Amino acid sequence: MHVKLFLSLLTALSSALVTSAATASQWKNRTIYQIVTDRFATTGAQSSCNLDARQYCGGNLRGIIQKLDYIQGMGFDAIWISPVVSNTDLQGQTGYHGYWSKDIYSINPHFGTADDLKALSSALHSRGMLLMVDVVANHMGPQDKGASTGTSQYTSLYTPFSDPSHYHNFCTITNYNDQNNVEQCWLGSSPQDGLPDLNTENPAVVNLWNSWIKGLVSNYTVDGIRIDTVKHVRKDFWPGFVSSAGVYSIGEVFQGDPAYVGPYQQVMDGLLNYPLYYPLTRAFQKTNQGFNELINMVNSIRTNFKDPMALGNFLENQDNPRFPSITSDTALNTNAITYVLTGDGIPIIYYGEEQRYAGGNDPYNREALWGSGYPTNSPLYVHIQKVNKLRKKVQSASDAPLSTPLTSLYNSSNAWAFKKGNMLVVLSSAGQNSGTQTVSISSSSLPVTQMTDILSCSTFNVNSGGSISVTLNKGLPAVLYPTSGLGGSGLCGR
Ligand code: ABC
Ligand code: CA
Repeated sequence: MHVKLFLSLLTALSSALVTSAATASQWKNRTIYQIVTDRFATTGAQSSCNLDARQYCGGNLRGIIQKLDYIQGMGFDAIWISPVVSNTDLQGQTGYHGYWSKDIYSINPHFGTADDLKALSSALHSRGMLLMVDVVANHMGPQDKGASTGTSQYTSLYTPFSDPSHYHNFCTITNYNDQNNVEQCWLGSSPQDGLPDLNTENPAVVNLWNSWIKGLVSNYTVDGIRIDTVKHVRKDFWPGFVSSAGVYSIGEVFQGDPAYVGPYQQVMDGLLNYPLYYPLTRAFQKTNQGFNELINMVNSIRTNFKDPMALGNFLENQDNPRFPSITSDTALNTNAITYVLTGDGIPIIYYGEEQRYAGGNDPYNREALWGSGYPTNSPLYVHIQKVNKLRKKVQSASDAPLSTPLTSLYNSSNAWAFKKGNMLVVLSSAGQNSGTQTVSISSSSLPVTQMTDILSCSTFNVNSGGSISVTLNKGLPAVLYPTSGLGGSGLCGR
C-alpha cells in the first residue's frame, strides 16, 4: 500500500478509537499557559498583592474567563490552572497557591464555585482550547493546629482522609538519595508546618484517589492533569491513578537527573522537563556560555525517556526564580523562551513570563498580573504570538516540524542552530549589547529555497550547496521557515 495512504488510514483509525478525552498525541502540538489562579486575574478590585504575606490576592476562575482573549491572543491553545480544591491555612499563611488540600470534593471558594469551573471549561472548549488542572495526591495541607506528636492528630480537618490510617507517621524528608525516605516521610520540617503525607499504600486511600480523579475529570470536562510531587509517591501508585483520569498526565519530578526522572515516563504520559531546565537556564544566564551542555542534555533525554516529545518544557514556574531575576539581558531571555517554544517537547509558559516579571524564589515569583495592565504589545507577548502563529501554521505541514526531533547543525560559544522539519532555529547567547552576528550553516538537509525569519521578517537563501548565512541583530534569535510555506500564517504579511 502507498505509505501516505496507509499513514492517513492509521491516523483516522486512531482518532476513531480515541473518545472525547484529550490524549498525549493531542497535547503534543499544543502550547500551554500556566496560571496561578489566585494571581492571574480578578473579577474584584485589582488591589496590590503583598507577596511576602502569602495571602489570597483575589484572582479567580471567572477572572480567567474574562482574560481568555489575552491568553489566546498570544497563541496558546491550552491552560494549566492551580489545584482547584479547598485548602487549609497555616498560622496566618494561606493555601492561595492551591497545594494545601483540605476537602478534595469542594472547589476552593476563593477561586469560585463548581459552576465557575464548569464555565471556564466550556469557555475554553468553545475556543478550541484545552484545560489542564493541577492535582495533588501525595499529601494534604498543613494542620494549622500545632500537632504535637508524630501521627496526624487533626485528621478530622480533612475530607475524605479523616482516619489516621490514611496517613504515614510523621518523619521529615532528610535524604533525597533515599527513595524510601522521599516517599514515606513528610515535606516540611515539623508536624506543625509539614504536609501530612498520605498513606498511598493503603488500598482505601488508593481507591479514594482513583475515583476522585475520575470524577474530577468527568464533572469538569478536564483535558489533562498536572500531577504534583510525583517522586514522593511509590511509582506503582501512578498507573491506576492516570488510567482513572483517562486524559493526558504530566508529572512533577523535581530533579535534574534524566536517569532519575526518565523511568517515571513508564507510569505516566509526560513529565515536566526538569532535566532540561537547568542546562537551559545555564546556557542563557550569561553571555557566551556555549551550548554543549544543553545539546548533550537534549541527547541524554532521548536515551532516558520513552517519549521526549510528550515532556513539558519550561523556563519559569511557581517554584523557581523567574528568568529575568537571573539576568537582566532581554536578548538572552528571548532566546531561552525561543528554545522552550521550538525545541523538542510541549512548550509551557508561566503567566507573567510574557511581561518579563522578575520575581525571585517563592513567594516573589507569584506576582499579581493585574499590576501589568495586561499589555498585548510588550516585546515578549508579541514574540510568543509570532512563534505560536508559526506552530499553528506548520501543525499539519508534511515536514512535521513539531513532531520531528531536532537535528543540531551548528554550535559555537555564542550560537546554536538546529532544524526540525524545514524549520531552522538560530539561537544566540551574544547578548543584547552585541551588534550583528552572522551564523553560516551548511547542511544537505536544508531545503534549497528562500527562508523567512518570522521574527524580523528578513529573508535568507539556502544555496544549491545547502548553505545559508543568517544575520542576527543585538543577540536576538531567528526562527526561519521556507517563505513559500508561510501563506495564510499572518506572519510577515503572508
Ligand atoms: C512554603 C513557603 C516557602 C517555603 C516552603 C518551605 O514552604 O511558601 O516560602 O520555602 C506548595 C506551595 C509553596 C509552599 C509548599 C510547602 O507548598 O506552592 O509555596 O512553600 O508548604 C510542588 C509544587 C509546589 C508546592 C508543592 C507542595 C509541591 O510545585 O508549588 O508547594 O504541594 C520539593 C518537592 C516538589 C515541590 C517542591 C516545592 O519541593 O519534591 O514536589 N513542588 C530539591 C529536591 C526537590 C525539592 C526542591 C525544592 O529541592 O530534590 O525534591 O522539591 O525544595 C537540582 C536538583 C534537584 C533539587 C534542585 C533544587 O536542584 O537536581 O533535586 O531539588 O539541581
Ligand atoms: Ca509520600
